[in-house]
Amino acid sequence: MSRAFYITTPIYYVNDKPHIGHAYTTIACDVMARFKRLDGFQVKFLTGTDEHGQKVAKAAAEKGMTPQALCDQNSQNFRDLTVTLGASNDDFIRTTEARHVRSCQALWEKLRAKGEITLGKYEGWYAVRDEAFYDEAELVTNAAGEKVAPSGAPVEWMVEENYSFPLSKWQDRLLAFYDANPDFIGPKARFNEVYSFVKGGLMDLSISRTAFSWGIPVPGDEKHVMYVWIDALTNYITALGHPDDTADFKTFWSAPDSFAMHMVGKDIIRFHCVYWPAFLMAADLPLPKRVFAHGWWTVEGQKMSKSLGNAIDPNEMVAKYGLDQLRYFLMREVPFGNDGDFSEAAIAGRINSELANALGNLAQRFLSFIAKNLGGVLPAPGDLTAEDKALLEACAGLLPQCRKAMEVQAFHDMIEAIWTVVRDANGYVDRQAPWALRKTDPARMNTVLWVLAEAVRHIAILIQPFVPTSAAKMLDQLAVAPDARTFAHLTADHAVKGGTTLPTPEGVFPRYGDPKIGKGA
Ligand code: ME8
Repeated sequence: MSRAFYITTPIYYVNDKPHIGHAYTTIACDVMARFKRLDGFQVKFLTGTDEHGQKVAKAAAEKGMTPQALCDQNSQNFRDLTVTLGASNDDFIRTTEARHVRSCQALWEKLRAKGEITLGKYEGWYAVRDEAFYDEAELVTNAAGEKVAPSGAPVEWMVEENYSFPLSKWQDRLLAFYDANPDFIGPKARFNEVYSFVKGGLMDLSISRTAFSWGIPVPGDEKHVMYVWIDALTNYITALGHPDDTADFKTFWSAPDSFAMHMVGKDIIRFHCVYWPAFLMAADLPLPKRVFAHGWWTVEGQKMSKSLGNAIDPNEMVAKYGLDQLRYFLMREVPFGNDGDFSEAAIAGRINSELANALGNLAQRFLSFIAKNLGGVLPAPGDLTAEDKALLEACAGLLPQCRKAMEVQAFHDMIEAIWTVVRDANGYVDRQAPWALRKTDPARMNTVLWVLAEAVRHIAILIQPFVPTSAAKMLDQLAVAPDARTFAHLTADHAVKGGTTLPTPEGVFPRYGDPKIGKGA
């Protein structure tokens, strides 16, 4: 198996500022990227902003700004958010960059040369908010009795001369591709949804617009700009160097055993699982290996929207609860793929019960005991009992379980597997009561403390993708060298060593309500 892994977020529209939904996808991709790096893969993680199209042009006009000025301002907000979220992205792409214009125009030329683009007249329903065309049969009637898109977005009847892509022609090849690649779309329910949509028949797709000019000019016919989705989807290969056959393009996209995956919200699955593979097939380019569509966050039961004014600002959540705490909550609260409801009471609950009480205390209890009673020196173990071995075996069994979970983006399963061992370890401390052994059986006490340190070393290495800063502090406290923190170090020959002097312990996961929280905790 190749050790190259490419992961992308959707590129976010710059018509508005980022909210918790955007932060969610970026954090999920960051967790995936960190996991794969720790597991020895060569990783490229891409995010960025989607800056063209009618929606952005309209938002700029409403604000009395030029589209470029709005893009510059809001793209920066998304870029700043990657830093606030601790995202380890290797690149940040903007669709207004020259490299991207060149890449889109090259793809266009290629499709045209292959006879995949024709000029015609389009008539149909269009929703600017979704930047999507809809078939009459897909429209629904809203509470006010108006015909709207399935997403609730207003639609308008559009009549325009434009270029078209023969999507209907690709129906059978798409179905054959899904049949041959059942893991192309996750979770399974989304796979089925896409499959039946394609099976139901596809309409040809309009891929240029003439009613406005904020877009990438169609080469050779500059009164047209490209449909924003053909422009947007192409970002994934632009960032690898397309149209040049660069080393990155080969490693992360065209090598048969490379693994490229797109993480998206369930709202944009049709673009990623139908249009994008069809464009790539038509251009004779390789396809990504997987698209995972996660669920949708509501806020206290309501859809997040500008008009309701209830969008959650991720910057505020990080300032209030702490970065790792927010990352943990988002990955833990709902099974990845399902919808979730964002509630601040739930964040505080998880911080206190799972981070502070369960994991924080586990580490804090034995580390402060060692500091107070053993001069901060980790003792060496004697013979291991069945209980010691059981805990260490549970730790050793974690990596295969985590890999299995992450193969299908089941972040919640990985967290649950780790916290099962955290609970086991807490039970072990209670039963072994090392503080009582200090007087009665110091040799046994030494073994128990060493087993605990080794268990916490495993746990801290594995939680790095979710809570990188806190995990690093925990590993610092165990005096684990920075270059000894990968998954390859989760073996007995890298175990903590008796005789090591440990730094003065400090609580890593404060309880919510503790004055320390929110100050970079
Ligand atoms: O669709 N819950 O950009 P966008 C969960 N530019 N995730 C959410 C969310 C919510 N309530 N709201 C947004 C676009 N998201 C296009 C993408 S890609 C080639 C072009 C996340 O700014 C989720 O990942 O509308 C969703 O797919 C994405 O933001 C949509 O961002």
